Amino acid sequence: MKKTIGIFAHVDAGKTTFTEQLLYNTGSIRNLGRVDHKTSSMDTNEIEQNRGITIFADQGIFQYNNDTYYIIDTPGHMDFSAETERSMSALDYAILIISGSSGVQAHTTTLFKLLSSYNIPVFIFINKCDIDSFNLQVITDDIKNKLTGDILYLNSADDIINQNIADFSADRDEAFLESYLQDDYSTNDLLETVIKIIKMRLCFPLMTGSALKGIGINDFLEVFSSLSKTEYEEKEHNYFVGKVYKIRHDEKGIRLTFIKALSGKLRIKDEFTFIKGEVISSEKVNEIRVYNGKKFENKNEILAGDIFAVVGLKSPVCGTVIATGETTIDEINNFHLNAALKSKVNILDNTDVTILMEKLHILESEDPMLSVAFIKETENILISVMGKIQLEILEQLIKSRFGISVNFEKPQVEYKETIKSAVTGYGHFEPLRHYAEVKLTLEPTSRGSGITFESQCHVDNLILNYQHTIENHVFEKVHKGILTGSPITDIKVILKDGRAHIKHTVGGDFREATYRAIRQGLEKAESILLEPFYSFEIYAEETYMGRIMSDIQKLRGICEAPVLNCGNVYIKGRGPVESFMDYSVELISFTKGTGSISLMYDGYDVCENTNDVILKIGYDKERDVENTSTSVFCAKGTSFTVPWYEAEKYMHTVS
Ligand SMILES: Nc1nc2c(ncn2[C@@H]2O[C@H](COP(=O)(O)OP(=O)(O)OP(=O)(O)O)[C@@H](O)[C@H]2O)c(=O)[nH]1
Ligand SMILES: [Mg+2]
Repeated sequence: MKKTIGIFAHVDAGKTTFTEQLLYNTGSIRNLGRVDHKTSSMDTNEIEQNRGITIFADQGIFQYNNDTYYIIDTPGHMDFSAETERSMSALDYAILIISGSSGVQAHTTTLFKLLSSYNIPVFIFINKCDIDSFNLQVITDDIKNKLTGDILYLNSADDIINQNIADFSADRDEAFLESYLQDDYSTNDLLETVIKIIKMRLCFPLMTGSALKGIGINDFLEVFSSLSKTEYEEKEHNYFVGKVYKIRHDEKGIRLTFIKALSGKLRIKDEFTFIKGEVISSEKVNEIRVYNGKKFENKNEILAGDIFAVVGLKSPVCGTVIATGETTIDEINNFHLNAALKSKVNILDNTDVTILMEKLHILESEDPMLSVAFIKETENILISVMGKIQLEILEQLIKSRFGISVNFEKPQVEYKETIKSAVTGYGHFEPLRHYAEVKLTLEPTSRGSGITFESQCHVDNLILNYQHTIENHVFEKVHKGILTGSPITDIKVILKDGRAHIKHTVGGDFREATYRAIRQGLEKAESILLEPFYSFEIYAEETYMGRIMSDIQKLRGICEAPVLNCGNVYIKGRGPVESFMDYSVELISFTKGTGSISLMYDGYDVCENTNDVILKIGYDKERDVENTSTSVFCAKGTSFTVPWYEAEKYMHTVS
């Protein structure tokens, strides 16, 4: 059997140490390395070793009870959580580590929610049980309150089959309940039921130990081995389907495409297809590598359930589904986590901008969240990031990988815009021998839903082909709002009507008409400025409570009633990224290192400082000629422009 497992936790809970133990105990590595000695087999990058944190999701491989395990050690720091999320699409199971010293933190909750959205079954390991203050009851209560009540505590590997577990399973599986009530089930029935309810995420096995001291690791492994199951063997004879979950470049700059094989077999020289944009592309496999830490082994073929890298592919990106069969599925992931900050890149040596852009695009292929952009008007290079630590790491990475010195300006939050209520927008584009008209409705949708599209246009008015063209134009670029020129979001674009001309409509006319229709709609709408928010959890000594509460108010945050416990205070709340991004430094400083805050990106919401931000950004919609709301008409062989507020009088689709 082949099983891919990912290790997740908030920063410093012991993921890399735990992974090292699994690799060592199963004989995959000969020496037990340590994060603190820079010798662990997962944190192999120099920057990771110097900082003592994991930045890249690396993978290892080990054998246990005749099964092959692929293990992915992920970063726990919030700034690198996009990397953590990307690895989730390769997984069969997750192991969530909870530190016995700090319990369930805000980031642990986020990870647990993310795992649930990917429908990944989870085993929980409470680590650092060797510390004096460890209290199992406190930590399990914390898990029950913040993550799930469905935990199944297992003391050791001998503890898998007992009365409690039968009770627990009967509560969650109807078929088993019947045989349980009649006391007519075998040990195997119970085992299969537990495996099933774990897979269905109705049961979360929980064990304890210490990764550093090697306590509880073997028991955990034995339990995990008995209670997890995959069915890849049955799928080996189907055609090959795989999913790209990671892109890297080796020391020579050659692109490595990491793929999880979901079914079938892939051999060297095989050709596979995938959907890119609207076309089906194909590429050929020239070299296959199976990685274990930094080392790799070349393979001639791989089977369902394997995770591997193909060397030198050009196009597939994270989320692409590739297949050797006839049908391919277009499954570019919409990742849940988002970068809330943007920063300007300054070149400190004499590197040419185009060279730097080329290198930044390499980093962007590995981390699409960076969204590297060159702004023509200001000649600025902007990148999106999740936090300041990520910027520090990027600076070092750009130096060590490409030899280019850069620094980053203080990150700014990325604002967005939406509308208050539905409006209809019209766009007409008819210079001489051109023709296109678009009528659409813009409807506000729930926060975080982004831009969506629907056509309600009758095919008698506009053929389907043109309707698809309009849909593509809606999604092909980021449309700017009119308050600050920030991207618009949470809007459903409904195509209501459109007109083409049998002779004069040429490629690009519907692009112009669509852009102008969106913009005309925005002019008519009441726009709302949105800003990104963090949810936060603060832990500090009780004496600092007053100061912290007043800070939260000053920073435009809100919070629940503080919880006091043994001289400490715990405060949970939410506030704008803009004002909270520097607060951790301040908190650590005035609490003399005893206080801590964990911040988690928590979506966009209405910006209370709208007027200040509009003034600060100073966007002039009239001068933004590339995003105009004006329509172009033609009369008696001459074309003329009509401003948005008069356009409807001229439109052909106005009923
Ligand atoms: N006392 C104790 N310390 C531990 C244990 N496991 C790990 N540590 C220590 O905790 C620190 C963090 O360990 P890592 O394994 O790097 O933690 P991580 O979760 O991989 O951290 P990131 O990858 O940066 O999120 C190191 O100093 C470890 O030596 C444990 O069981 N007990
Ligand atoms: Mg680590």
